[in-house]
Amino acid sequence: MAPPPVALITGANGEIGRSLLERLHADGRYRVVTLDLTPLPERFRPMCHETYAGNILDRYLLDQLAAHHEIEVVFHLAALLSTRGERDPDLAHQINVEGTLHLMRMAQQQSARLGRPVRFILPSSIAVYGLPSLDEKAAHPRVTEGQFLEPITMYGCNKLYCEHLGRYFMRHYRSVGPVAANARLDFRALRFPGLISADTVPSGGTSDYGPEMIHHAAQGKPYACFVGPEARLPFMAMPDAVRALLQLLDAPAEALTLPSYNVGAFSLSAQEFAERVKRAFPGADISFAPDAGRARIVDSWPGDVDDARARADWGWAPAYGLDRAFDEYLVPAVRTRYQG
Ligand code: AKB
Repeated sequence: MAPPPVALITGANGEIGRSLLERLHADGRYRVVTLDLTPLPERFRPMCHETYAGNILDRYLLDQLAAHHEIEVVFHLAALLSTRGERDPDLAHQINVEGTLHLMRMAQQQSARLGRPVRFILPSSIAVYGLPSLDEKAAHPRVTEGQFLEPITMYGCNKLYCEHLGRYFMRHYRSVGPVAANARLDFRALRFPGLISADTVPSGGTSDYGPEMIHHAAQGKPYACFVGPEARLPFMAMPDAVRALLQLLDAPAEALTLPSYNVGAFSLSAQEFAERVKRAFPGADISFAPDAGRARIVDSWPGDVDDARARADWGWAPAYGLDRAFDEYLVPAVRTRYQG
């Protein structure tokens, strides 16, 4: 029997990466090769066919990876998130855009070599949107994929451009001559809301106040939220995020009508988030100390997304709505994590 195909995960050591790795390992459908700047912790290594510690900007390393493995699927998760990106926009551009370009080129060459399209999955973000004012945000509670594409962060600009880059490689890339359809990248992206994992605390993002609030409360630590109580964002529980990635991966190409899809789950204000957390952890000490820069970014992102296209084209539906996300996933899992 032929061994399972190879899937490459970049940024495997991050929040989404670790959850995706566990799920792919449980499914056994792929031999997983990982790439991350930092070595994967010991407990994740047996889940991998091979692990590489290195920089996405290292073209020699990417060539080596392609030479050693017949990669059929790429989950490109490596990125510098929005808050971190504003602190070092040049670095964000290098990692988020140049790194993605290198990887797309590698995957494109791999498609040509294998004679079948490599599926390239990019998690994009609500950061691609830039609502000009809170009035507009209130007037457009659920944005569609084509609205307000004027991001105010380097990370948002990078993600939006990389969506275009993927579309370019999939539909228009010519190299030195025509490229056969079976030798093109099969690019697919989804725009994630703020993600919340019970296992990890994110770093460098601007939606991080949600997960930070619940992880602090579970540890009995006070938390000063860096946006005001009225700030509203869409969020999603990590198991749904992983399911969305795999569902999009498996969708038949003919069913897809967009290169990049909104996926939603639930929306709530920072105040509502705090109330949910306090309901589970009554002693939680949560205050609000807005940071003007980060609050402005959150204000520019939509309060929720319209994900009708993902629902119609590839059957997206979140398994974790607001109640289930907190009551059946986040609260029990976070409690177990910190309280043993
Ligand atoms: C961030 O806050 O930068 C990310 C995102 C919404 O893409 N979590």
